[in-house]
Amino acid sequence: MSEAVYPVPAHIAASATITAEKAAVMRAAVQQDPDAFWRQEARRLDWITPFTRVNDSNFNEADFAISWFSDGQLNVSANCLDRHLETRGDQAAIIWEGDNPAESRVITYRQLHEEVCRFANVLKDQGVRRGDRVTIYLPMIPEAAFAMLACTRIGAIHSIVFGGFSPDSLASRIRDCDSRLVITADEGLRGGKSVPLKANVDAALDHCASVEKVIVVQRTGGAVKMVEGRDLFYAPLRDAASVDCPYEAMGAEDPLFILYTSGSTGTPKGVLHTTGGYLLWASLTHDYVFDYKPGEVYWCTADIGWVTGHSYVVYGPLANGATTLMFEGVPNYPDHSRFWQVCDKWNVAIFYTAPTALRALMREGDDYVKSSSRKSLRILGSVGEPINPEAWEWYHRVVGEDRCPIVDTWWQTETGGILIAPLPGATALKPGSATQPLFGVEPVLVDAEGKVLEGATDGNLCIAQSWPGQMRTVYNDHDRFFQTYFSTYPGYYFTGDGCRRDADGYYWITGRVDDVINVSGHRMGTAEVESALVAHAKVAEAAVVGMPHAIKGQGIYAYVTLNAGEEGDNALRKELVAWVRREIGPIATPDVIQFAPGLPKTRSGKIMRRILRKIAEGDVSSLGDTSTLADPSVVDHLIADSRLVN
Ligand code: 6R9
Repeated sequence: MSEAVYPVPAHIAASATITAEKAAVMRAAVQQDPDAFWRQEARRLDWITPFTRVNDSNFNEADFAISWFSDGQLNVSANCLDRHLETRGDQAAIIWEGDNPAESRVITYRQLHEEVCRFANVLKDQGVRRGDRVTIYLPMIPEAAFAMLACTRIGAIHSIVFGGFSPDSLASRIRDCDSRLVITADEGLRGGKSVPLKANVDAALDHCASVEKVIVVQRTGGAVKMVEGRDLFYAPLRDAASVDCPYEAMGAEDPLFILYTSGSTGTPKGVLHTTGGYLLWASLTHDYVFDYKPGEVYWCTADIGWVTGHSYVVYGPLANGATTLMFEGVPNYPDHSRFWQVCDKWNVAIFYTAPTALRALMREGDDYVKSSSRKSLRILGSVGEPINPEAWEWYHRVVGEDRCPIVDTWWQTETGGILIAPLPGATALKPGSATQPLFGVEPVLVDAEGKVLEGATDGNLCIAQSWPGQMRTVYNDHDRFFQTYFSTYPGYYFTGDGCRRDADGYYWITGRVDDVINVSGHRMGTAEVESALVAHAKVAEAAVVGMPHAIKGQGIYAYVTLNAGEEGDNALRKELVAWVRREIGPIATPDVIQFAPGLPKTRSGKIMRRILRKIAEGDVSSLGDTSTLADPSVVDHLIADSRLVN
């Protein structure tokens, strides 16, 4: 690990919202009287009915509860739109940059308000009511933000499914939350290639009885099949809809959205966030961590299909009256300078992306960066996976020309927003460290037995107290929520991440300690890939582990046992890769498939993944104790064969 320390640059400290002094005062305040602190911070939102209760959360099983501001009422779209109209109605709310560099749109707060009201009226006309679930399967087009905010305006719960997921993955997410309506587009457009979104919806709906209507936004104008009585094009509905739509008064603890994410076991979980605490957290963290200044153009490159797109493309920035840039394309189209071209084109001040993109661009050489000016850049951000110090240094030196602090933000779908990150005007940086917890966040490191570890140490990362942006439940499965996050280390929220704390109290996330792999910053459960593989007629058994990957951070390594009589050859490898892509989506593409006549199992039949991980890493010198295996010779076979596939 790099030991370099980067102090706060004077020019950043001079104008920062949170200076070192202010941060110290705020830390003391939240420690001394947390409820008073949060009561004050919650004033950044407009409340329809002020709350009197603040934090009613408890992580212990006997009186388990997570609840914030529960008797208050507010509306998310009113906070993101209506309240800005007077002061910044004509300011850009969304700058949309198309996949094709010649295409863009600028949408002011007034226009956004109008579009959201129209979309909300369209949803109401189609029978969507408060509390109904709406699945959004859209590309990165402004209508995606319109649709999200329209749901919040009328109290419907959105569930966004990333456009890269397959029809099967989409179908299971629609079924799990019983959506009545799906919003999609004819096709998406990424890197000049089209993505058949509507056709995927058609295939998914063969297996979903709950869906009554499908609204289709025409992005490319490509030909699509429209089912009579079910499918409707958006444009004529929008044109006919009124621009007036009063917002619903929602309880702070009313559901806002569901977002499915992979865990270590079973099918993806419907992470549920509620209205008040989530919006406060998204807004506050966007303001403090990015030190957002009115008028600045802020760009988070995440897709709205992921939590980062929810909190830091849409809700955080819009709640703060910011100008948020929404990018349809990819970093390498038309060429590897696209990110920096876009920064220059729109004078981007704050740029937030993932390490995997940085590593891919770094590999292409500095000229693609240096061909742009980037003089508008002030703050850089990183999210999704640990950033290796080499990529960090490159980001800092080449992209930011040593003048822009990098905020390495650690958080999860479950946390709603950033929990551990530097404050650019207050925190000295260490490359590769997410640095320190935000106000009110109490990280705790525990050993495997749950013993709390003090000082400089390695451990499993838990959080000791609730924070407003915390998820409230797994949709329809509150027991699974408790079991997954609160039963491993009683009294604590367990993140699933390993972490080191250094002598300065800085946190260094070391990666997942469970069976979740992080591929290009996207979470994938090994169990999901395994069940896709065993669904193939020729596969008897599969075990999937993460492996180091230079660009993606982690790749997917699959050990596959075939049914008797089947031949494991390259043709079958290709077939299985295509199969998994079709079952789950391209993000689940296995990087290595190793045919394994046997898997290392204990006598009780448990697969020893520790051994499989080591073999996938190519680190076979330290396999540890293999004596408990039912058949230790399996390991030698696996090692010998791994040399053939790698
Ligand atoms: C926001 C998001 C969460 C998992 C998390 C951790 C990893 C995210 C990180 C990071 C190191 C960072 N992760 N940010 N690891 N440094 N700055 O990515 O949510 O998709 O739910 O993934 O991603 O392992 O547990 P999500």
